[in-house]
Amino acid sequence: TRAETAPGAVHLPDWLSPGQQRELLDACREWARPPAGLRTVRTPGGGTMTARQVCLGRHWYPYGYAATAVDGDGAPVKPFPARLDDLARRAVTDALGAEAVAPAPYDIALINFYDADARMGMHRDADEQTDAPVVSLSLGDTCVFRFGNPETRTRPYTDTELRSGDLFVFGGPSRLAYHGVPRVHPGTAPPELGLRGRLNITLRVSGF
Ligand code: MD5
Ligand code: FE
Repeated sequence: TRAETAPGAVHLPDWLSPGQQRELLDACREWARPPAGLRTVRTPGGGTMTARQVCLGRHWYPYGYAATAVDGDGAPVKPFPARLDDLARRAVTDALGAEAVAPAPYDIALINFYDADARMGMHRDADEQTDAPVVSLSLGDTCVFRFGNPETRTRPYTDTELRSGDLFVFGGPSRLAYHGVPRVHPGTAPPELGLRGRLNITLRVSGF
C-alpha cells in the first residue's frame, strides 16, 4: 500500500523481502567493521549524535562530505557498491516513476544504527549538490518517523511508523523537508532477522 505523505514523499511498506533484508543486514555488519567503520558522530557544538553511523562512498560529518573518516579513524571511506545504485534506481522507479530517476549514479550511503534510546532531531539533508531523491531503507525495530515541512523545524508534521523492510523515497518538493526520528520501539524487529535495534540506510547522489 503506497502512501504519499507529501508531494514527492512516498512510503512503500514491506518493499524488501525477508531475504533482501537479511542480505542487507549482513552487508551492513561488514561495512560497520574498521577501518572507517561504525562511529559516533560529533557535532560542532561538542555534542554527539545518539544514532551511530557508517558511510560508504563519502564520509558525512556535520555538515559536509569527505573521502576519509575525518571524525572517525581517518581511514579511506569504503567504496559505494554498484549494486546499491541499482537498488536505489529500482526504489525511485517504484515510488515515483522512471522519470524521477536521476541521471547521475547514486554514490553515497549513510547507515544509521539506532539502539533503544537513540533519536534523530529534526533536520534537513542539504549537504548534497543535486536534487536527486533520497532513498531510505529500514531494518530491525520499528520507529516513529516524523516528516515535517520545508520551512520550519516545527509543526505541521506527519508521524509515520517505519518497519523492517520499508522503503521511503524523498523527492521533489519533499527533498529538503525537515524530518527526524523521535523514537524507536525496542524489541519490534522481526525475530528471524536477529537485529536488536534499528538500521536505516539512505542512498544519495552527491553531485560532486
Ligand atoms: C533515518 N535518516 O531514519 C532517517 C531516514 C538521515 C536521516 O534522516 O539524514 O540520515 S532518511 C529521511 C529523509 C532523507 C531526506 C529527506 C527527507 C527525509 N525528507 O525530506 O523528509 O535514520
Ligand atoms: Fe535526514
